[in-house]
Amino acid sequence: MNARATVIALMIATLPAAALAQSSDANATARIDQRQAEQQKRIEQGVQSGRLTGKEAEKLEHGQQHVQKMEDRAMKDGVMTRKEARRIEHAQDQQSRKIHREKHDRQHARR
Ligand SMILES: [Ca+2]
Repeated sequence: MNARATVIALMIATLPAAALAQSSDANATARIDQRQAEQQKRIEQGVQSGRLTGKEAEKLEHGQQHVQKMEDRAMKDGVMTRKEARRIEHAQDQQSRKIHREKHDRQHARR
């Protein structure tokens, strides 16, 4: 193979990888998983402190599962795109607000 053919072959070989790097978010799953764990902990703390009623905790658990399902679905093809990550993290933002709201409303568990 002459030098020019080698360069062309290299360009073709690296093209898909470059395209993938643009659209995929390699750190997204770790970031999302980390946040899931933190939000889970916040719910558990809410139950322990009595700030969350059983019903509130149950509702928030559903929210956690919803986010988890979104992540599982996004990873079905093995790639988390930036777009998929954005959607999931938006859902996590909403979930975070819900956890805060439920922990600071008037409903507390009876102790
Ligand atoms: Ca995907």
